[in-house]
Amino acid sequence: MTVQDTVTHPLRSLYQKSVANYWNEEKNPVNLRLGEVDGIYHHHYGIGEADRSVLEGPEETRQERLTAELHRLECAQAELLMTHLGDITPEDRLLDSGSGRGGSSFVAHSRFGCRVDGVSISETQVAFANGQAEERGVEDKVRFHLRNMLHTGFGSDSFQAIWNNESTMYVDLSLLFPEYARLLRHGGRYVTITGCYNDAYGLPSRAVSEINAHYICSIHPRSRYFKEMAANRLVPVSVVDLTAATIPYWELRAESPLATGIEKAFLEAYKDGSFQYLLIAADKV
Ligand code: SAH
Ligand code: GPP
Ligand code: MG
Repeated sequence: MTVQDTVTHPLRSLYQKSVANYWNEEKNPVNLRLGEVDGIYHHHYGIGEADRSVLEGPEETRQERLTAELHRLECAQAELLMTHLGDITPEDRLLDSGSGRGGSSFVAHSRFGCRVDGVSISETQVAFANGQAEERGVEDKVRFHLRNMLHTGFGSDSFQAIWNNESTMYVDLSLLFPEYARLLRHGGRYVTITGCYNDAYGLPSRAVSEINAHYICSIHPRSRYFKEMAANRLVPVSVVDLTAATIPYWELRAESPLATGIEKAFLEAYKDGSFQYLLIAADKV
């Protein structure tokens, strides 16, 4: 790809190219084995009380039970996000911004029966997610596109709701929220679940910096979300601190053979107060 191509290509910088490359190559068993549980593939973390009894019991089925429990917690996270989208009718259209393998889009379609578009800068993810849509027989309603969330190309006022499930840390929020202010209808809803660093702690801790390096992302401070929303006609309606609710997921994951090595950094960052797992919902006014 030349610099010239970046003008029309969904990847407009070498940084975005490196992120796309990460997701094009990504095949972590912690994501694939969990997805195989019921065919819903998530690239986000879990919330809620963990059933730690899966660590006991017959050895032959232990790994399977542990995997299913981690998947259940990740599904609970997606369900929580959906409950914050407001009243969605089958006639509405939703945008899954940074859609991964499509998990949250399928959860939304099952719940609301409406049209869902997902965008990702990873072509393998887009192809995988469109394959899933066909397998599930919902390809007329759920579609994935190789597009950049900063310049989606979708029409103005075309979405009732937009969400980012763990994908805002790959973009500059001062570029992202103007695009959402354009795409959302008046009174439409924006929801993000994200990890952010805690302004009251200071600047990013070592553990937060490790997480950034691990995923090639740039975790924003909590304050930046509210600043950029306020600047772009997005008025917060709910803010939920999910930090305590996600710790059991990370503790269980740390004990799983599927652990990737980043578990310690998440637990340290959440426990020392430098990092927070947040849901923010806002109305477009
Ligand atoms: N929301 C999904 C996936 C989260 S992983 C889930 O919950 O399962 C982060 C995703 O953000 C990846 O799919 C990655 O391709 C996407 N992404 C990162 N930068 C992007 C950009 N500029 N435009 C569109 N997608 C982007
Ligand atoms: C996706 O999860 C991880 C991210 C989008 C990046 C960082 C998120 C933060 C909240 C900081 P994944 O399911 O692909 O990760 P893993 O392979 O570790 O399960
Ligand atoms: Mg994962």
